[in-house]
Amino acid sequence: MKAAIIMGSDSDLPVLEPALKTLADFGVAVEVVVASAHRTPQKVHDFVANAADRGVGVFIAAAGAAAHLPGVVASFTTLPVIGVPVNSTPLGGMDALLSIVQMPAGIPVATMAINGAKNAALFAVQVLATADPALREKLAAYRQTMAAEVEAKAAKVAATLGQ
Ligand code: RP5
Repeated sequence: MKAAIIMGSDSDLPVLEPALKTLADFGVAVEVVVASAHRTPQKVHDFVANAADRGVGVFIAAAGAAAHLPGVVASFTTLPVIGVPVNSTPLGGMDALLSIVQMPAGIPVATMAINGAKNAALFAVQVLATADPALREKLAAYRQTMAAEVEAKAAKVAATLGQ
């Protein structure tokens, strides 16, 4: 299964680069589209409505400002939707965060941190991994590498402090 990333504007792309890189690192295929809940609502519908038939298993939806996109995407599909609030206004992303996280009961969006694209990708991998043992193994290896990196940093700090 593949992932789909939908962003409200091309101006969101730099924030989403870590998600693209992370999905590539895990070998997860991804569809990427720019479509706005406000400016191109029909395009959002058409991209999302038959995504499952194209092999999409999870969505990452990113938007800034009055960020309705993730909720609108979620309204058109029963696939899981991961929301990424983008910092693109003078409110620093708090507007998008609250817009995305405060979904009314019935249509959930798994909301990440402001600009939290990397965790969005990892969460998407975890969703796909529920039905993909090879992906589960890659996640386990990723965690081991991360732990080893922390231990290396701990050893460096200890050495610096003469401990
Ligand atoms: C949102 O408005 C987009 O997701 C973007 O974060 C923000 C600004 O969009 P542009 O004016 O840069 O197109 O819909």
